[in-house]
Order: sequence, then structure tokens, then C-alpha cells
Amino acid sequence: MSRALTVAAGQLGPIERADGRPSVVARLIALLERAKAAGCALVAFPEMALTPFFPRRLVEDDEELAGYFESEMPGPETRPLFQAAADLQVGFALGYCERARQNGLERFFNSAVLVGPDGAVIGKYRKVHVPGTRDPVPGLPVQHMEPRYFSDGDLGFPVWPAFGSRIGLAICNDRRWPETYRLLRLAGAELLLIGYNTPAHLPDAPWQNDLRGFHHRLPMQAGAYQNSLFVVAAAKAGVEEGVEMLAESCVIAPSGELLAQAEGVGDELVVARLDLEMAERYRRFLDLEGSRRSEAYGPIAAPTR
Ligand code: CDT
Repeated sequence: MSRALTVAAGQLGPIERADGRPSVVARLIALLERAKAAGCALVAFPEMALTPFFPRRLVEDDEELAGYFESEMPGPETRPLFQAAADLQVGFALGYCERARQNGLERFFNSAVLVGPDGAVIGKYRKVHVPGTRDPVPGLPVQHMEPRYFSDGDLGFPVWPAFGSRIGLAICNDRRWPETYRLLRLAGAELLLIGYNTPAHLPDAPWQNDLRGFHHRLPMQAGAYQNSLFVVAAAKAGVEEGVEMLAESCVIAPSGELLAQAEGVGDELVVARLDLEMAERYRRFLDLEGSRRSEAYGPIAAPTR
């Protein structure tokens, strides 16, 4: 039996500080409309899809900083996107900066929501692997200071039954770590949606610059194969606030093969038709949850060095 789902990575070109929410939301809606025309049921949008990726610099103006965060989702400015989803009956995943209240305290997370074809929120994920430094690294022309602005995610890796599948979310740096895929797969996920803002060059490790695209795909293709998952990865791409971002949004099968990849560095829809049964076929073939494997591991040894 085949279970078909047509999905897309909704890649975005750069967002500049002067771009207000309405113009960004209009770009997201345009991608949803194109997704509808292409027969998609679901679109994955990037990490921080409403704002520039501001953690690459010190934001000392409180008003400016507050302007990057959403205290409700949807809020007044994002509601048109949710309405468009309901009108078109196309769901989406959207990365954004979340301002939350917990036990009377304000907390800030790098978050994403999964939204159904009725425009209602199905669930929320908060980025677990928050990379970079709290304070600027002396001498670095471009910083990466997510820990300055965000707490580590506290929701684990939830999986939701939706779109005839079981779906999990991850955000950017999460895609580089095997636990992300393993925990999601053990919780039943067969489709993983990832949004990212990845610099195309590393000023502190220029020797890796030629490998940026390879190191982007390598863990996702391995994670997909080793865990019998589909992966949809959506970039914020192009030159944003003077920093070149990796594009290369893509869709990956449980075989580890690339099904589709972005051609440009601007707003672009990267579409693939998934046979979700493929995840099940690979899961059974690899005997993914086979008990013999954990028996063979034995006790985990302490490092010897
Ligand atoms: N946004 C994000 O998580 N970016 C990271 C770059 C970290 S560089 C310190 C990534 O893994 O792409």
C-alpha cells in the first residue's frame, strides 16, 4: 500500500531589519499558494522565518530586540498566514523567536510550530542544540551568539500524528547531532522538518568553507538512512545583513538519497512526492528497534583518557 504525501521546503531569501512582518508574511503566503498549485499538503519554512538572524550581532537596543520575538503564535501580524493555510488547506512548519512566560518569568526560545491544513497549531518544538557563545569572540568578524538570546529547548523532541504520517521538528544546529534523529525515530517519527540559518563561510574555520554544503547534507542523509526517516530541510538563504547564508534546501528519503534540492538562493519551493511506506519498509529491513542491538552494546564504558 502506498501512502503518498507531497511536501515542500519553502526556502526564503534574506530578510532585512527594515522588512516588517507584513512583507515577510506576504512572501510566506506566496510560497503557500505555489505549494497548493504544486499539489503540496505541507511546507517546511526556515528557522527564524519572520526576522533576520540577529544573533550574529550584539543587539543592545531593548526595543529592537523585543521586535524580533513573538509572544503569541499566531499573533496579529502572523494570523494572515494561518488563515491562508486554512483557505488553501496546506499546512506548514514555521520557525520563529518565542517569548514565553513560565512561573512568572520571561523566557526566550528559538522555536517552531507545526500547523495543520485547518490553520490550527498542532504542536511546538523549542531548539535543543543552541550553538555559539554568550559573549562576542574577540576578533571574529561575524559572531554566533544564540545562547545570549535563547534558553535551551525544554520540550524534548515531540512527535505528532499529522498529514497521514508522524512528524517531528528540528531547528538548524539540531540536524548535526545523531540524537535528534534517533530520539525522534524512537518516538515514532517518519518525517522530520528542519529549518536552518547556516552561514556559508566560517570566519573562525575557513578550512571548512569548501565543505559547508557537504557537512549540511552529510548528517541529514545519514540520519535519514540510519533512522528510516524522510527529512525536509528549508534554508534562509542569500546575503542577509551582509552575511552569506547557505541555501541548498532539500528533501531526503529514508534511503539517504536526495529527492529534490534548491537551485537558487532566494524564495523557492523545493517539492517532492513522498511514499511514506518507504520509511516503514526501511524501518523493518534495518530492524531499527531490534533488541539484540542494545544487548550487544553491553555496559557503556567510561572514557579512558
Ligand atoms: N542557526 C544555527 O544553528 N546555525 C548553526 C551554525 C553555528 S556556527 C557557530 C548551524 O549548525 O548551521
